[in-house]
Amino acid sequence: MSVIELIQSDITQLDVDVIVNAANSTLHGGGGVDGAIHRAAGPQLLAECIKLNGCPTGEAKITKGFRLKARFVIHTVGPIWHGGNSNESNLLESCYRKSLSLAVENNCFSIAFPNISTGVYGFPKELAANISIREVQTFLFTNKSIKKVFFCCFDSENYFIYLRLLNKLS
Ligand code: AR6
Repeated sequence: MSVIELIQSDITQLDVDVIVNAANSTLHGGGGVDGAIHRAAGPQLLAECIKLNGCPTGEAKITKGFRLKARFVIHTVGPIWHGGNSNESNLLESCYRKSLSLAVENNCFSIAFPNISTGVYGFPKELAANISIREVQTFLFTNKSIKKVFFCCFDSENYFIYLRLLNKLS
């Protein structure tokens, strides 16, 4: 059974230990996947997020999942795409590494990621997908406690990008 799995779904519906939110640095909610997660988790999520005092780009913070099936939400702040010369790739890599580390610290065995930064923040989808796959694989190579990582794509374009990239590896 493969540890990495690709799925086309609304991430808020997944029955995993933790889902990752592509948040902004205020952690006060927003549009895209952030809005969907806050709507599905309910108002207690915002109340807990407000207490976290924001989150810098490339970092991650954890909250409970409230009404979600997921026990936790990891809120990470991806970089805004400025053309590729503003440390965007390193910051995006950091989002995956920090999220996975937080998941392990909180005894999570299954985790689902959206394609962070590729919506409102404009990061090229294929480049972002490549980075996410590479970072997850590198992490899993040395850390065996995570049993399942889902790349959760909402739209078909992202789904087929991941499908092609993951098929190349197998
Ligand atoms: N499930 C899974 N993936 C989703 C869902 C969903 N329900 N909804 C959207 N996506 P975005 P960003 C995908 O814009 O680019 C927010 O306002 C979407 O197709 O949500 O990191 C925050 O508050 C795309 O592939 O996040 C920030 O201000 C991916 O999620 C800003 O947007 C990320 O798109 C963050 O921008």
